[in-house]
Amino acid sequence: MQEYKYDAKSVEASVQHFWDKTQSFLAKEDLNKEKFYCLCMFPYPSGKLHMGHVRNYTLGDVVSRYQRMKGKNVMQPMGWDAFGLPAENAAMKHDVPPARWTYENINYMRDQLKSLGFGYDWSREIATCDPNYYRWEQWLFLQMYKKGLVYKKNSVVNWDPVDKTVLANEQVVDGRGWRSGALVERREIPQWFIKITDYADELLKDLDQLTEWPEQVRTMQSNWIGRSEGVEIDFKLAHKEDDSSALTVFTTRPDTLMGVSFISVAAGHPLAQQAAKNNPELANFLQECNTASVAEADIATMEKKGMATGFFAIHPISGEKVPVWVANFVLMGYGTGAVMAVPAHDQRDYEFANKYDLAIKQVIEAEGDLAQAAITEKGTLINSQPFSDGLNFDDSFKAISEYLEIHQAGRVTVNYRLRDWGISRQRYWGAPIPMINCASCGVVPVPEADLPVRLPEDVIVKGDGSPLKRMPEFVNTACPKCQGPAERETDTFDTFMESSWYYARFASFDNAQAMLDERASYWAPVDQYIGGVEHAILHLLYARFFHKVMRDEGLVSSDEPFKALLTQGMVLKDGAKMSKSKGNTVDPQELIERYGADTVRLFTMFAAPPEQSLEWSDAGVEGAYRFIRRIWNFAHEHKENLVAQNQDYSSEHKRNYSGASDELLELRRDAHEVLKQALYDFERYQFNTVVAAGMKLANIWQRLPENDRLSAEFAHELMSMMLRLLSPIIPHVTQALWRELGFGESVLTAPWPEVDPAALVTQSIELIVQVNGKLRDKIKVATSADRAAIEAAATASEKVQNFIADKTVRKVIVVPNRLVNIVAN
Ligand code: ANZ
Ligand code: ZN
Repeated sequence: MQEYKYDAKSVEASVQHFWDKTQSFLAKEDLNKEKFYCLCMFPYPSGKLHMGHVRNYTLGDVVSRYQRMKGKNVMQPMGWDAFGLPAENAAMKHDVPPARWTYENINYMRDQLKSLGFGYDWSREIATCDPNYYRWEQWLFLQMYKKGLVYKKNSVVNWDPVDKTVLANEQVVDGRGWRSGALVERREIPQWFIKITDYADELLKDLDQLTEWPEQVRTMQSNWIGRSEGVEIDFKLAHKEDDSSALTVFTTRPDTLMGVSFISVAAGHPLAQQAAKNNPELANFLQECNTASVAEADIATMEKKGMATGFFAIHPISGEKVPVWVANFVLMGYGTGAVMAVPAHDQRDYEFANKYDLAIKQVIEAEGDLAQAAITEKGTLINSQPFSDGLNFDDSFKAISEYLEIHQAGRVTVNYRLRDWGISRQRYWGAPIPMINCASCGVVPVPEADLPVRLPEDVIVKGDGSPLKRMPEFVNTACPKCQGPAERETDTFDTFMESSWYYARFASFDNAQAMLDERASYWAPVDQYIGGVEHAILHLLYARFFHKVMRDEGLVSSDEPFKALLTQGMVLKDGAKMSKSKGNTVDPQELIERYGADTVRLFTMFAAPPEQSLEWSDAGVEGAYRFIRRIWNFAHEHKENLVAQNQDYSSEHKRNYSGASDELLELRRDAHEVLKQALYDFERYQFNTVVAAGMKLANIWQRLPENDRLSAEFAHELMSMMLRLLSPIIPHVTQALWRELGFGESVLTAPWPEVDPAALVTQSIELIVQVNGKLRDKIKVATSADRAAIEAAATASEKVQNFIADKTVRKVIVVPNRLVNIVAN
């Protein structure tokens, strides 16, 4: 085969120029067409793209181009998650303001994305550090404040006593400040919270709507929200029985109430604090608990420890006195921070009771051996007078909680694991929280007319606290209420705030008067969202929450922001995740320069199905490049044939295969079979097998019979099929060839290929021919052949004649589609 010069660089540059010039990806609202909003999680502008980005964004681009060719009105935007800590770190290292560093990275990475040929509507580009963006976030925060969804409360931070600054979790290394090396302290400071818990029930319930999300992600969300139905039970305190104040516990197992032998409270519980006042030993213990991790995994494995407070509580039913202990595994932030301990049926309480010699009283009969471990399975009630023996879990839950409600000692409640969202960050490079502190009026929100509260950008970051605090021109302001001197909040928003609504702003990107407008209702929800599974919990939960808040503000009309979710697998090299820290990265830029964007795109789509991890292979990249060159060669060879044969393939040309050879018709059938499967795979987003189908089509191409009018006809059909099918994946080379072969101006606007049902019809079938039951030959007959024609063909066979020539044919049996048996003697 002849080699034609394939210069990826110039092909790609000219095709990209064509898309630019014709504004191919400009999205417009059009009520006459079905819309399709495709979005990939936007990148943090860290400096340059990595292979994970390339995979993510190629997937999004393939989906977008596919949906567009299927006739949808597609929007695919791109932007930058531009605030965050790395900019401050880099700024310190290189002595440049974070803003400059960020914008320079954006410029570089934008060029990289363009060189990959992604069909973005760049007119909608958003950088979240742009005041035109974050002003609306500040605005929404003020609306939430007005609605009572925002409050301030003391919360713990990591404090570096040497640098005198708050550290982010990732800046604490082995308990020490990353720069100073000083032992980090826990400090309580006032911070802002958003009441995401007000939406906990809806966030849980609406997971049911998300049928096009991976099951695993929905489960993770559901566990994170962690809804528990239980009972709050009030225990009076023995030392102030007269008093109405009670020690309230939360339990999901009220059926075990009669087995309570002590109460454990968190170190932060007021009762523990009170007891510690004249008990230095206890005070020490509380201090120790305070510095321990509150991560669930750590709590599950750490040694259970506790100390008696000296207080007693009164059992609300038996009236028995039970001791109150402090236990290191009880969390202040969950339920009421106090637990009724039932050692017989809770493993932690069991270990605790054994260690400190507390009573263990069995009240549930179920599988298990109390000598070994707690019996934690639900079972039937025993030893629980006044409640009857034999009640099952549901019935005893009901009987006991009703008894408590009647006696005003408890109530059924729902608890969530989900906490309110602390959004204050003591960092510079983020959106300022639009609040003002006035000595006489207290906290005063910034008036909407004064938005945005701009973040000063020309600063030098030194790492010893936010530079905002040292900028009187930022901090000092007038109180909007009393006009007296006041100070601005210097904390900034958690950067999850920006990524919680960018998808909606892409619809109303240029609105200077409002956060969103009716265009957001046109485009939202995102039809296909694509990104890493590492965002399966927080980002998606916060965005779902914001969407509901925006809906309640009348800004969007749907309940959920992302209709379908695809979480792409990791990119691995030698079995390990490709990452800077492992030093096993492959720079996409080098590959683009060497092979072109189409090769990189083809390899990433071919190497694995989207959800699975992709193992890097240099040979695979080479193979992708060779395949593109093959198509390139075929196409040019074909072009020469067309010219030589003087054939007309204008768009009016009608295909006609009458008189075609069996061989040609069979090839055509194969091609349409392959196409049929490929179209199905495209719809399921199994792009790896679509590429494989492209390769099969190329193999069919190589089996094309000698050049005649009809085989050239089929060659043209096959080429057109191949180019269109592969165009979402390798858009540059297919566009260039589409045009060069005269198929049309732009493959983007070409109709999506369709299977020709006539091509699939089997033209001829093979039949076995037997003589007296013995296989003698195989013959081919037309599918349409009737009995007489089949008999004639069978007896005409030379091999068959050898056996019947000297005999008399008595009978011919025809089993349709299978065999012919000639009985002769
Ligand atoms: C008595 C009991 C008996 C419990 C029993 C369990 C088994 P979920 O499902 O996660 O909501 N609990 C309540 N508040 C707690 C806190 N702040 N820190 C640690 N543990 C706490 O778990 C609810 C159960 O976890 C509650 O039910 C309580 O222990 C404990 F056989 O109460 B249970
Ligand atoms: Zn004031």
